Amino acid sequence: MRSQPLTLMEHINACQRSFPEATGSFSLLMESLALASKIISREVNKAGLGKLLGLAGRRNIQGEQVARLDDFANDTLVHSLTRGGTCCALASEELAVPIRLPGAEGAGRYAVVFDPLDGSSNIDVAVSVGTIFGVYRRRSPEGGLGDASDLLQSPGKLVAAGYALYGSSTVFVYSAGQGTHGFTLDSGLGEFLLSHPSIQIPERGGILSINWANRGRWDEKTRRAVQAYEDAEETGPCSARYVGSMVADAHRTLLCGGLFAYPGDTKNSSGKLRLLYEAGPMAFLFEQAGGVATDGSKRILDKTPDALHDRTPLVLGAAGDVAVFAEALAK
Ligand code: P6P
Repeated sequence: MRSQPLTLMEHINACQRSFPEATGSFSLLMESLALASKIISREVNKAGLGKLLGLAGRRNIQGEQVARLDDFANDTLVHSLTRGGTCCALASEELAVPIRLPGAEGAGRYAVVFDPLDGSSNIDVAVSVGTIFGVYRRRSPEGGLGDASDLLQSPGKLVAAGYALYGSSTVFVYSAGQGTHGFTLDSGLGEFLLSHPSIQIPERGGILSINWANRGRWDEKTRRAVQAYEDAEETGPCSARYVGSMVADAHRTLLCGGLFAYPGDTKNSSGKLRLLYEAGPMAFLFEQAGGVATDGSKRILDKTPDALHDRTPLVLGAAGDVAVFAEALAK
């Protein structure tokens, strides 16, 4: 009989067997994240029919209009992670301040940062959106409430990261430091099944993913780097792909190679994307898949946030593609 692909939890439990000290808490945490992703996927895929299209009528701490599905996704993740009992603190793009949870002795070992629904401006036009998460080990003393110290950690301290992409299929990609692996939701089974084991990003892909409409706000170095990439022999002729949902652009880059960039500009000097719950988790995943993630000069995993919602410029992609771009930036 043809063997069925591993489920997400079978894969996680198999990886956890290489950690003799594992208590099962990480597996429980990942189960909470996978459940939340399935619930969000179900609502995203019928958003046009339900009451979840459109705006919630408020702005988040970033000053951005909040979509109803943003709130739904955020509430779903908070509920699932809180009920799982594995977390002491949560930080979300949709929450101005962190949620501190009572980490009973031996429980609440983790702190989770997430963007519950990235790219939500695309929801009403049925373009792919996604959830991004990063997992840290708690740093505050066990037994009490978690605090900001559990969340304000360098992405280099991540113990796991991942995303769910709600697109033509629902894909769950994660890494716990032993490679980056992709799973596709079989909605009939209600299971994420292994579809992209041990993802390795191609050395280069020649696909440029950047919001060209911002070019008037870039500095001269950035304009020169984009031109150098377009002209480069080794990556050219390049093609352009830009969804405007980071998870969709990142997932294509991870599988096909190329370069996704959101540089700083005169409107957002530190770029638009957030270090803690967008760039950091993606950097972890890409490096685990042989890719590269910098802010244009510094490795994302070497940066440390001063505040939960800090932003960073981001250059993310295949080593060969990023090298061409970075070389021109450095001139
Ligand atoms: P722009 C979505 O709002 C987001 O945060 C990312 O998902 C996406 O990569 C970026 O912003 C798109 O920004 O300015 O090109 O619309």
